[in-house]
Amino acid sequence: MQSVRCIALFLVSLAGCAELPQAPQAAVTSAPAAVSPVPSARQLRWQELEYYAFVHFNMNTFTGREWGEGDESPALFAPSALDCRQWARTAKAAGMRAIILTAKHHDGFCLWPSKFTDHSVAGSPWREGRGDVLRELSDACREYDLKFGIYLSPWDRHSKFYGDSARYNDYFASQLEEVLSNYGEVFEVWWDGACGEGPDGKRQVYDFERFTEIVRGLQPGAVIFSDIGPDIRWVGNEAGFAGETCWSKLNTAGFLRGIGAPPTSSLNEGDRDGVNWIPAECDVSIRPGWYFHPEQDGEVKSLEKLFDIYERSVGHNGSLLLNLPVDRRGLVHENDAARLLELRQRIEATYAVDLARGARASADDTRGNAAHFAASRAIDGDPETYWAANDGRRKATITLELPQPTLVDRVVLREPIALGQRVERFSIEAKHDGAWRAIALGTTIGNKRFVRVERSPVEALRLTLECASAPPCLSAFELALTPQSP
Ligand code: FUL
Repeated sequence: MQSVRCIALFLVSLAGCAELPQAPQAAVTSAPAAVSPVPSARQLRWQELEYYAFVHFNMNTFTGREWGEGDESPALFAPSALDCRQWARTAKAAGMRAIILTAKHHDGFCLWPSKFTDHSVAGSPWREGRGDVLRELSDACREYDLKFGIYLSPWDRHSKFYGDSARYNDYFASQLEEVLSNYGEVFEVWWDGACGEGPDGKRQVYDFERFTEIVRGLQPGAVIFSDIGPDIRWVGNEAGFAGETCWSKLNTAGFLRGIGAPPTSSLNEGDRDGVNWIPAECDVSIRPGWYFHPEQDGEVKSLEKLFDIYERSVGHNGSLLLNLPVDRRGLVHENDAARLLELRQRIEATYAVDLARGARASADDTRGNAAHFAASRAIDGDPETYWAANDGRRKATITLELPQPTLVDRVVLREPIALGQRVERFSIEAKHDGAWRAIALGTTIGNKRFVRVERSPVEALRLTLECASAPPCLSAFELALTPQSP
């Protein structure tokens, strides 16, 4: 099956990619012009995080629900041993770089003592009504050098204003200001798409423009997530993976947040000709539910499943937002914590060492023949440096010759995305016992692309960027090997 697919893709790869007339080459040693759209500074910073935690912990934790009704008594919120430092310690040990917390979910209960409602921790027995989970978690994130993010559900089944659009928008805006003003730096604001009907069948019309301005004013470095951005997009599923083809570009004209979003397949793959830079974030829970349910203690996803998710999110040009359903004690459960460590070990055992280091890299085209754009820049371990082709090129080949035959089963490719995302098709050949054969075909690369190839020893590897929308560039061309299952 794999070989049929390879042949089919190979035929597609033969389809031409029009070269532009060659520009005079020798003189052009300056950086290639960026191709629009390009990421903003905040999007570039976000992209570096790659892997971080979602925490669903709120009223539902104690009622056993996924979506609360909004009429739950604050007295039900009663963690017996809540310890946000344990969450942060666990996330850090897992190799994650941030935590996003459900400050308010659809039932409207607030994990901080909001001035604008009494439906909050202030009415609960926890810490005698003087607790503030946002305070404890933001402090813990600072202590463990993790970024801190906030999920604030627009849909609110408790607020009596919900459905009275102007009044509810005021309420939501006030709460947004509260959570963005009092807890230090926030790296991401997460707006869920779910929009229920308010009382009497009234539908709430959110003022997202106003909400966006509040975020920009109070937390200019924060990225805003919703199904269609503006900064990062939902990947179109809750299974945690981005498409084999995954553009960070998306066309959003004519679409609305939450309702009438583009088809999930577009969110999963992005748009080759998209005019907005809105990369994908892949959210998924480590258990079947987003919230803790004791009966799911034995259903933590397997290491194989999680590693697959990691490779198809981070390695498909997205980020991985892995949810940890904190339990009724207020702790990340032991089963989840143990699995997270296994995952970290697997990721490091595979990707920590670049097996292409020490190889000799050459290219059939190098921008202005300049040393600072040489093929060796793609294997120097520095994502800031890159190999680049000359203006006019749409296709180019880079070859790695290894000092000795090396067993590999993964190829890691990266584009310098500050210049935009350009590669739309590539192929890889491997040399073994002196003979070349095709081992992989692919489409987009973007920030990071993990390519799974047959586990075999290689003497040399040839990557052909078959088609790019502008002179191709590559900041990483690495080789890796997964540890063999016992
Ligand atoms: C969904 C919500 O409705 C779920 O409850 C959960 O929070 C998930 C991450 O987003 O749209």
